[in-house]
Amino acid sequence: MAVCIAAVFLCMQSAPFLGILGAGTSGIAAAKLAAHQGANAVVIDTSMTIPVSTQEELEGAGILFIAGQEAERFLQRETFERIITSPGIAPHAPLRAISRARNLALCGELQFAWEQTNNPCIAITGTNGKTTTTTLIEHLLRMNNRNAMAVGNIGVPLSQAVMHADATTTFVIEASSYQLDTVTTFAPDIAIILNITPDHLSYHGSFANYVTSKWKIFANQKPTNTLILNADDAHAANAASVARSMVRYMSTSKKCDGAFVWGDNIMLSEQQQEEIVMPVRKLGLPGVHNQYNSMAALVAARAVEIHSANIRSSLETFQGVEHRLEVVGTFRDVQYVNDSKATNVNATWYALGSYDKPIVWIAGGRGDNNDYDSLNDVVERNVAAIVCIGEEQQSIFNHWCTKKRCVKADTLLHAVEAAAAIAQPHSVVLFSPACKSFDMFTNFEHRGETFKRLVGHHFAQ
Ligand code: UMA
Repeated sequence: MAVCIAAVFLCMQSAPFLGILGAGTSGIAAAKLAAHQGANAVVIDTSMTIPVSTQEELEGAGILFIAGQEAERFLQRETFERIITSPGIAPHAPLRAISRARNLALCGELQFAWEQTNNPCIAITGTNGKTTTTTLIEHLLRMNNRNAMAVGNIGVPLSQAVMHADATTTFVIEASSYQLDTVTTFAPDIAIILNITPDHLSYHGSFANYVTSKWKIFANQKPTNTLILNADDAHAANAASVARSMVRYMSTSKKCDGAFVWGDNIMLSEQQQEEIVMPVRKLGLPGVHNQYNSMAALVAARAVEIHSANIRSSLETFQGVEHRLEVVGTFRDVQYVNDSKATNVNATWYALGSYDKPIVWIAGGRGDNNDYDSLNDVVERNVAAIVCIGEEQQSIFNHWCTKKRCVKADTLLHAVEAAAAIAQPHSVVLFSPACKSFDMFTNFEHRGETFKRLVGHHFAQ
């Protein structure tokens, strides 16, 4: 069907194509933005199973759609003014390889969308904490009467936001390494690098390539722009040696130009002046990693001249992101926390270090070559008992059963019941799976919703 319509279109159109690779969220949004601006847009996708509704949506917007086996042939054959790629299409994927071999000008959806807007942009990257910090900055700006919209990897492509937002909106962009890999002139007013540890290596090919992609967040910034770096993370902090923008820092271990933890307080240092912003314990979010996220947001907010007294109340009231250390409730003096977004061991490492009370940890799901050794220390220190579920149930059980009380549960319902029976007053039941959700659930959101519902039912009885 797509191919027949393609033939009709091809007869009618002679301008070179603007080719968009990928018919997911970002490809569709980029194509609509391009078509809106009069480009001869075509979306190309190698999948054989794209829903009919996607095809209808694109064709309804006057956008040509080529899918399946014809995709590569089309890209090989036709004339393109430019190619815009979706972030999930890896550099070694056939569509990217053909574009390279044909020497076609290629950029990513983030770059394309950024070219179409003059709105202020704050971009956040890092291996962990991007979503929380993006949401926190959006919250902070809104609490202080600024229009702000969280976009990018968080789920709303910048292309979509550009089409609908007014000129006063600040785009707070969660920028993944995939998105940054394909920018060329992208230069946000404020860029933040929270931390860089190995991740997505099969996509980037090496850790060095991954770091290079992350550093593209500031590569085109001007001296009037701001770059905020984690002073305690060498791969982030080293960016200062090549940045042209104004560099500010956050640290939990030393004084720096920016925000830092000193004693019990979060401090701000600007133009040689230090001020106490707030006690660490008053932050709305728990854990050391959230001190970095909060301080990054603090420095960004100061860069857009929000008064620190107003920033303080925003940092106190922020309740976090759904499914990320989300407090479900406190029942019989036990706090229940949903951290279903922890789909890897690293995310769970942060979660297990976030509480100063004993944890009954519900863990498991589908593994991804999980290396549990990296959790040994934090489990030893903070975990009272482990409830093991999902495909990783036996592995987790075997890993800790000689050191900690471990029980197995066949369903999440049984896991909640077991955890509730084990947990002593003044403790936390933490659902932080360290695994993917696909063995038992549609996605991590479905898993988190289920956990919250089961906890609610258990205590309603
Ligand atoms: N496709 C091909 N050929 C290929 C590979 C893929 O045609 O070789 C097609 C697929 O058939 C599919 C489309 O490309 O139709 C998917 O494109 P995509 O993977 O870029 O997915 P989008 O729906 O556009 O979502 C992307 C981000 N996905 C990825 O980076 C994998 C979303 O981040 C993001 O929210 C969205 O754009 C809006 O900006 C998700 C993600 O997992 C949450 N990100 C990674 C992460 O957080 O770890 C980086």
